[in-house]
Amino acid sequence: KLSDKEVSLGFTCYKPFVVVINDFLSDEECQLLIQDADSKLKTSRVVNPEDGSFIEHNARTSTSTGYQRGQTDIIKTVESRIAELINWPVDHGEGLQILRYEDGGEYRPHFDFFDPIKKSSSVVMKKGGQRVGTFLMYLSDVEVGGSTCFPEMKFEVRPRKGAALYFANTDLNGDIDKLTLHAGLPVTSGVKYLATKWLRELPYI
Ligand code: PD2
Ligand code: ZN
Repeated sequence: KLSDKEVSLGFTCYKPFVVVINDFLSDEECQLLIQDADSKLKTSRVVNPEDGSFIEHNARTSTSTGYQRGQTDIIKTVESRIAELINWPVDHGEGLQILRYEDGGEYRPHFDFFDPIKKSSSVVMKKGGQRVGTFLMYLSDVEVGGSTCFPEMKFEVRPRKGAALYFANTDLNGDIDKLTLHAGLPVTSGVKYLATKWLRELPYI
């Protein structure tokens, strides 16, 4: 029971650490986030492994928009709820991203951590260090497809409006964990809205 909402924990795995949280957001909160994002959505980009710049790529076919931390009241509420649940300071979080997938839109298998051996990593890790955790919030139910899938662990999470999925990208020693490979499967019918919050090892300021 969090200070402003009662949530319930679903599926949990310890190595790597993955947990599904039911009823993390109310229907109304999902609606508010979608409403604000809808007019701002643009084609999503990924980090260019060559130089750390952001580029469009067919591995990530969605539209998305990013926010500053604390940009709106609803975002403040969501950010403090995440911080309370996983016991990680608000200032260690990147700004919230909202994504919309439809018509086969997907996010192909990838890691959320920055691979220390890649050139681009030192650029993006200057601020905030490693992306130690990923907190995903499903803002809509999806008719067909759109699950978040972990191919190495052979399980997937079906999007359910208001549910959240948290996983640690590094293990207890702080080393990157390649079992966290994950994908957003193609949305074959309906629309998937997702809010993503990446959590850093250090303050992200
Ligand atoms: O949309 C998803 O399910 C998804 C899958 C994998 C989102 C992300 N990664 C991400 O935002 O990092
Ligand atoms: Zn991801």
